[in-house]
Amino acid sequence: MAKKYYITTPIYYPSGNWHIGHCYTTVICDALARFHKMKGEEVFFLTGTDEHGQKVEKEAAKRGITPREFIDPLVAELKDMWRLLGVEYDRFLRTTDPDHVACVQHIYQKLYESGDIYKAEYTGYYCTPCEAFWTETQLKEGKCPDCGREVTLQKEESYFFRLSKYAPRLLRLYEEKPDFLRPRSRVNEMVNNFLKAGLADLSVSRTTVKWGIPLPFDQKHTAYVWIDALSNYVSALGYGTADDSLYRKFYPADLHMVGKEIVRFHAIIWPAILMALGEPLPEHIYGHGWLLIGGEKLSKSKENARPELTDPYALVKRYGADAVRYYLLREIPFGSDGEYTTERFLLRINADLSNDLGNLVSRTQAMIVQNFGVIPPRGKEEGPDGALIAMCEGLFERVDADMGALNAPEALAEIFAVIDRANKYIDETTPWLLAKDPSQRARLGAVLYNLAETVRLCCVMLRPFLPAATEKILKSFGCEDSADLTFGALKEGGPIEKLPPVFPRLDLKKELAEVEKLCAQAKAKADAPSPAAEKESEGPKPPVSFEDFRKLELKVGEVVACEKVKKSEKLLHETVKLGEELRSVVSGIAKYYTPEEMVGKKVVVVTNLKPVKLCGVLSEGMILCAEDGAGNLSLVSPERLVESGATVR
Ligand code: ME8
Repeated sequence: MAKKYYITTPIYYPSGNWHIGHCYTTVICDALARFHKMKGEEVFFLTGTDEHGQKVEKEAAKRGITPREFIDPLVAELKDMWRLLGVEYDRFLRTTDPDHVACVQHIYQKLYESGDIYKAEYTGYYCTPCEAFWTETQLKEGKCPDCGREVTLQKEESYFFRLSKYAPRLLRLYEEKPDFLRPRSRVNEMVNNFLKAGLADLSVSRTTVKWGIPLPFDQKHTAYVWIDALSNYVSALGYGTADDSLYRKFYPADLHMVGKEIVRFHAIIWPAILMALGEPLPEHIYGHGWLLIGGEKLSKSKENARPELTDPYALVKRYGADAVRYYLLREIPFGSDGEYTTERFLLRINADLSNDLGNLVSRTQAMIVQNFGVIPPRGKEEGPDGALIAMCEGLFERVDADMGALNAPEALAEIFAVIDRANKYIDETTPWLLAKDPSQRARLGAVLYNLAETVRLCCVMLRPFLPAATEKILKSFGCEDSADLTFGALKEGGPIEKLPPVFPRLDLKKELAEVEKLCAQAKAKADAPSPAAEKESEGPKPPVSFEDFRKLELKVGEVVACEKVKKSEKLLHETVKLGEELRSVVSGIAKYYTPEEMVGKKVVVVTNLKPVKLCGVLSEGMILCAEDGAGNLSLVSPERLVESGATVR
């Protein structure tokens, strides 16, 4: 039977504000999964979303929608991001999926029956506005760490998991299998900071959180979000259900890849749960480092996320998925943190993809097309051929060893060392001079064959990392299906085509300016006031100067087309005519006007707001409405007939 490989990413909070750091874990896992598939292994690659809990419940409530209405578009956005980045997972699990819910209930029931879950009282500091319990150490100066308000000491009935019972077994695990968790520094942290200090039993249910999985033996309680989320690693394969064939085939996982801040959950709590269930532990857990900005973790909840620089959609759109993948896989030393800068990102594209790989491909193709029209015969080996061929022949073993050590940057460095060698080989063999001498035709053919074969081999090896570019390049050498790793497998006489540059060279200065501008959309989206903030800003506002008022550009527009925004109950998408210009505008008025009613209406539009995307649709302005005390909206229109495009002042 073919070897199998089961790899997982953590499951993501559907928070929206995705930044390039979020793509890190999943792009690495995708490259690993593709690499193992390339080796002929049967791979199961799992990712998904972690959808329950108080945060989601509160965010949805703030917007006056259900948690499901809040989450669904965000999940669709995340899936879209993986599609754009070429992430090929085998299952995208949502913790709201019915099979996952059933599995979590099965796990709780089993642990309850075995006595590993018991009922007790949870004592904590309760923050009423946040509906959250905190421990004494979590408080900030005795107040709620989230909102800074007063807390009261309260007691809540809760079920507990006997985590303390498993501390000795966990300590033994780290003694006997130190590579269970990598890198090594994380083991020291787990053992010294947590296990040796002793483990307290863990509160694993809540009565205050409604948006969660009800416990099968006590419906008043919902499952603690972390136990719910961690269970995805087995629920995705059908654990505890009538059809657990995938579980039996792929479990235990070869690798759980997670960010370092969530190692404790994966390396202590999850193994203890598995021990209690009598199930095997994953082979390895890897706690990778972070992408930093200004030395701090790039984070969705912090200012430093700088959406104008780190929005993965904008970067993929401008530079292609492979450039983003390459940066993530090559630039950050694996296991450590790495500083993200747009300059480093652009330099990587230029230096490695555009110069080294791009030049090798275009010079090789140009010379073959010009001199032979097809792949030339291999000919005799002479001069520097041996050194180049030897490097190509050992390449797979070197890359395999690096990927075995989960070291994608080193694997890529190996491949690019061969590309570099091939570029030097061109300088050494001077094919442009050979082309001028008819007596050197056979030698010219041999040199160009060696180059084409090096490109083919490198691209086969690069497939897991740069799937889109390598497909194009391999196709242009007539070998898109090629997987042969022996030097010389390229067919003489085969077709060849000259491609336009796969990674066009970038003008750094221009690009830096462009990235800022392009990603402004993302920034505008992040800056757009939430409905809650809008509510908070109700009431009398401080006076503004006439100068400030004049910064707004208001015009009369005519709605010439209108439709509902898919995936939203609130939004309409209008095409608004402003004089000669047509604009795409999204408005939250679907409850008050039908698309048919909107067409033909004269409206007042704020035309110089920064564009934003709402539910994936571009909005380049805002239609003004009046709101009554009950929140009903009515369009603001000019009282007499006015041409569209007229200024409002
Ligand atoms: O942690 N650099 O979800 P999440 C590198 N739902 N990786 C980063 C990063 C950065 N700047 N920022 C985030 C969760 N990540 C839980 C997991 S699993 C049972 C439950 C990584 O959306 C982060 O380390 O906050 C984590 O691996 C992933 O993005 C999802 O983070």
